[in-house]
Amino acid sequence: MSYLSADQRYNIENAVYKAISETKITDIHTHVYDPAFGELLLWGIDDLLTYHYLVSEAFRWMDISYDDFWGLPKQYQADMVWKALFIDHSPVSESCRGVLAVLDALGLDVSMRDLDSYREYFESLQPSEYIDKVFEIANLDSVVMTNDPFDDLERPVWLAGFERDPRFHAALRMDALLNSWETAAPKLKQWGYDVSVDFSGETCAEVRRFLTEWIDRIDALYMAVSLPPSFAYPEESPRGRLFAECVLPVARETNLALGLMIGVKRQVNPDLKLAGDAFGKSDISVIECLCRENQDIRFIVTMLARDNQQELIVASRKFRNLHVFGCWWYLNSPFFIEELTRMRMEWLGLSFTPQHSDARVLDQVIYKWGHSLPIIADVLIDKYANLAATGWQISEEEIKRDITGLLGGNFWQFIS
Ligand code: FIX
Ligand code: ZN
Repeated sequence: MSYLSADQRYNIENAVYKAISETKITDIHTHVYDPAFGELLLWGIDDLLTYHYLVSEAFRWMDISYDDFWGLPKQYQADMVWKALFIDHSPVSESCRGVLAVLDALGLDVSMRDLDSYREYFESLQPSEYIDKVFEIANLDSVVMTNDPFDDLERPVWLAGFERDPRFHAALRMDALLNSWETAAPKLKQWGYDVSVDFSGETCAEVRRFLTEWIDRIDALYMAVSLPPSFAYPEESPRGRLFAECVLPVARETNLALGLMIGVKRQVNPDLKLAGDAFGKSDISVIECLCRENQDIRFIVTMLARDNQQELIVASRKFRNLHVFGCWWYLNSPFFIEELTRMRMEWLGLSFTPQHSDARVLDQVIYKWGHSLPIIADVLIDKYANLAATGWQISEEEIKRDITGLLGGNFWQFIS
């Protein structure tokens, strides 16, 4: 074991940064939409400022009732958030920094603090040219959407059909079906599926038909659901039944991976709407049981509690049908990205997907990736430097191969 010379480290740094800048990313979980979805695709300064991460931060300073705030037009809400978080206080949080990073990357002068001029810039753009620009800046190859057939705005677009933009892949999201069966069942019935809330008759077969039809319709890359910390498997509940008798069999039949996002406590403060969700620690033995009993099904899993991360890594070491991904939501800040990426690399090598953006507003992919990539690069540089110190030699091609895997390749390989 010897120490690396400054030159050796410098060469590794150069190779890693070069490979990262040349590698196109697959963003495996987002909430952005194919442009054919029109208004559902959020972009621009007012959507950036009214992102739910910022809204909950702004409410800590704003002297306005929740109802009054939600009653305002989006631009006024954005004005209030801007004043509370950027003018009256310095915008040091990760989400505030993100807005400035986006404006800066677009060539706007953040030192002016001129919201109106930022608005004018976005007003001059067409969505299609802007998508190209954002993908270019963020170095994205493609994104995976979150597609919920129970969403009243989204559903008709799929039913009407449209020409797909190949950069926007679909993922079939099942939250409404699994987590709100009482309201989902009557809707399924209305749509022609012979289901009953009490699971009598052909209910499970019909839910399987529903899932299979939507997988085909949207050409889903995977099925997905977000789950509370209390999620259990097996589970004596409508969700448990749907999971065991519908979702798992469909995953098996279609050979589609199942995305599980575990640990969200929805609507801890409903007045905050989308910003009102929190998190809790989940039981890792649920994942262990799922993976053990369903070794022919692939699970892509992210967990929201920091306290679950080490055990999730260990579970992934035990089950090759478990692929860990992303630094989800409250873990998507530099401190946690670094911690999680280091832990994962030290125990899983390169067999995971370190990040997804979870962008709700298209522009956010710029900062979410812009903030993550240097951290992923630095962790890799440390690891390659450790190897080099043993005398192991690594080529630029091997570095490129590893980074291609981390930024999407491993995901594609896992689900294929
Ligand atoms: O469930 C999810 O996919 C979450 O990512 C979202 O519901 C959440 O609101 C979010 O935007 C997190 O980043
Ligand atoms: Zn999400």
